[in-house]
Amino acid sequence: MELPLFRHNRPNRVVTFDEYREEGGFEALKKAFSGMSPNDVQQAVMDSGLRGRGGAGFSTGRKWSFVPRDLPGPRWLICNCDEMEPGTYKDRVLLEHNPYSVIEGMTLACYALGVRHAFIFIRKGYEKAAANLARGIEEAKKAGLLGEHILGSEHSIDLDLHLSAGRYICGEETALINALEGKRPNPRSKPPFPAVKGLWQGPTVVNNVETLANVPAIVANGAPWFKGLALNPEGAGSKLFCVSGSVKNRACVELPIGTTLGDIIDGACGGMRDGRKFKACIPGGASTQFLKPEHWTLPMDYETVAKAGSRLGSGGVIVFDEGHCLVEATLNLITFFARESCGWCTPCREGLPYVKEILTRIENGRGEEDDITILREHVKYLNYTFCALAPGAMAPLDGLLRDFEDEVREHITKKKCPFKG
Ligand code: L3W
Repeated sequence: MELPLFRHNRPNRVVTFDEYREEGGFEALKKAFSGMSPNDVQQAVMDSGLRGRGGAGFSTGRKWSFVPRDLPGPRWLICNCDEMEPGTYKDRVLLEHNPYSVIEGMTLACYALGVRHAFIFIRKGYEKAAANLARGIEEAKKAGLLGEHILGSEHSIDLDLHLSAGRYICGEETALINALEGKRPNPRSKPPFPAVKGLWQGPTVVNNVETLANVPAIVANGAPWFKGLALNPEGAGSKLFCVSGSVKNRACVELPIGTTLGDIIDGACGGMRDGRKFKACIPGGASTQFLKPEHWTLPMDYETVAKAGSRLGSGGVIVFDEGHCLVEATLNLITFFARESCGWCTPCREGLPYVKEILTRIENGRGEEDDITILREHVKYLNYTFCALAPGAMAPLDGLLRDFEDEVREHITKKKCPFKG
């Protein structure tokens, strides 16, 4: 079956507005505006089983259903394109090839939610994607598919592009909302969830780029079609997997949910690089635990990966071979998270640099047996923070201590990194 997200892609350029329309683009919008109520659109998304593709995997239909419809004042939709999770580059690839599915998906989401004005929050460095979106918004407006009185109806919807100054924490939905309001991007406490109290205190849905890009195909083809795309009954739809590390072809590929880890690496990515042996991978962006060789045949869907002790997350798969030191790899990730902490919560602000210091010591052969216990305590206590940054940072460390404790200990007993000569 044809998968929805990369369907319109051209090999080396962005699809044009005309090409997108010739291939059925904006037909979902026409279908919704001519015969579906906002509630019908929301119900289709709910029934489809679509889950948030940014990392948390929360049901999109449920999130939409939390928005109170009876309050006075505006409601908001924000497309989160602050993609900065290490190993994750799917939203950039998506938008560099096709901005229209996201624009159409956002318009449908606005229609379903009763939103007049939506924002796309896009990270610094994504200039090409931003240019595609800016052009696409103008083209859609000119064609009467966006802006005032869409398709001659009573509905008017505007999309605004907001270029972020570029910090990882801005991808956390409540920090993003503060940033959009022009405030320092510290996360807010939840509840209240943004769906109830978000941008300028109004009900606000924050959805990832890939999530919204799925909406036109769901509306056009129906929820059962979307569910049927997955290879196993637990899943629904396709997923963008962006693979990096020790594979032959590092690529962003669209595959049915439920594709096995082995099929992603051996199939879409041409296998391991230089005949190396698979040692481990981080399956869902840097904030997830390691998967190991025993997980080679694991179907990549939210439930199954969670049962295996990790998360599907954003679908950013970082592959390690037997020559890689996972202490060094974890240190690399922790260094990123320590730098990107907003500094608001003490455990995150103080804990992450301390974890970095300990891992540096171990990697450089100056670790002590007690360090393993101290690291374990941090995995536990860094969960008590305002937002998901520190708990996310602890996920690969948790995986390291759970699955590769011997490797950590070898650094300590040999007083050097066993992977360095
Ligand atoms: C209303 C309720 N809304 C939950 C909403 C909530 C949010 C969504 C998921 O972190 C994860 C994190 C990273 N009433 C609700 C409700 N919601 N209960 O559902 O919420 P939550 O808290 O589970 O997650 P989150 O705070 O959105 C996101 C992980 O993703 N991650 C991060 C990737 C980051 C990028 C990037 O580049 N910026 O990709 C990867 O795995 O660790 O766990 O909308 O409001 N009762």
